[in-house]
Amino acid sequence: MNALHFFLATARRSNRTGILQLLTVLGITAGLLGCAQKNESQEDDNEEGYPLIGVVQSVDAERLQMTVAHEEIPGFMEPMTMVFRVGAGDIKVVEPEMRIKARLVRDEDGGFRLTKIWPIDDRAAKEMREVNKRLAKQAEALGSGYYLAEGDSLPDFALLDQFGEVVKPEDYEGKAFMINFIFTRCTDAKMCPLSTSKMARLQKMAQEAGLSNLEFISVTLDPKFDTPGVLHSYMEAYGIDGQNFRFVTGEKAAVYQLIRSMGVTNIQDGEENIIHSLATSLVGPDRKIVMRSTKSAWEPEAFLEAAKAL
Ligand SMILES: [Cu+2]
Repeated sequence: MNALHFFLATARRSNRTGILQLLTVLGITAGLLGCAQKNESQEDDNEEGYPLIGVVQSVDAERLQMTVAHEEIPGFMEPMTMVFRVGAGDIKVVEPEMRIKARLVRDEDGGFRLTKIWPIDDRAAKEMREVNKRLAKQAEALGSGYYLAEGDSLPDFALLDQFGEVVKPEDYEGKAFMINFIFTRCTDAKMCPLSTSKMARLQKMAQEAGLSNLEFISVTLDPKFDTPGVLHSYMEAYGIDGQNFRFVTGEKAAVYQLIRSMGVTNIQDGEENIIHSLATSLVGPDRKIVMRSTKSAWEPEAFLEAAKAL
């Protein structure tokens, strides 16, 4: 953990305080943020393999492969139906007739593999865009450098979970939920891995306490890498029951607006790492933030008590 990581992780802000102020204190200039944004717009340029769009014909979960009728891949392949290898997480997300976007890569033995798989559902995408327009407005209204504190209402958002399903706060009507921010490649044991372990522990504790009204959402800080399939694998690696625990990802702009609104900083540090802060919040059935911790050492017990009191 470098100094910045540590500072961001331990910084406590109970009221609406500027993240930008924090960054200025740390000597991080607007130039650095601008640089990160520039990379976002170049999304697919440096990616491995070829872009593929197609429709899943059949799925063989046991052999981790699926048959896809794909469109032309310019300069590489005519439209055709063929079998591709798929990762263990992705195989749980895909289903026959699903339209997908993916990267086609070659394995070392020459086999064809699909990675970075995203479901394409035009109707769902349109709905998500509408909801996320409201998120953009709400994020903008919050003002640059400000974020939501206890007592504030969670913004609207629509993201995709580890099953490829749309998740929106309005689906949680009448329920409370925990929301935090992680990324699957995080190697800092005290940050995301610890956060996820604690969320999992809280999920178990709530179940044991008979608290059926508490749900869980973990938003990725790394939407480019964390596809629904990658998040599915992550969930399984932690032995988490996905029934009331959604790991969500989506369009980068929307994910980033939600991250900023909730007072979390994520700065791309090279290809695979993200320097980030933490925020774990309990949101009540009225969608107001009841309790919020920016510490790595947040206590599941305290959140359980607060959830019970709702
Ligand atoms: Cu992390």
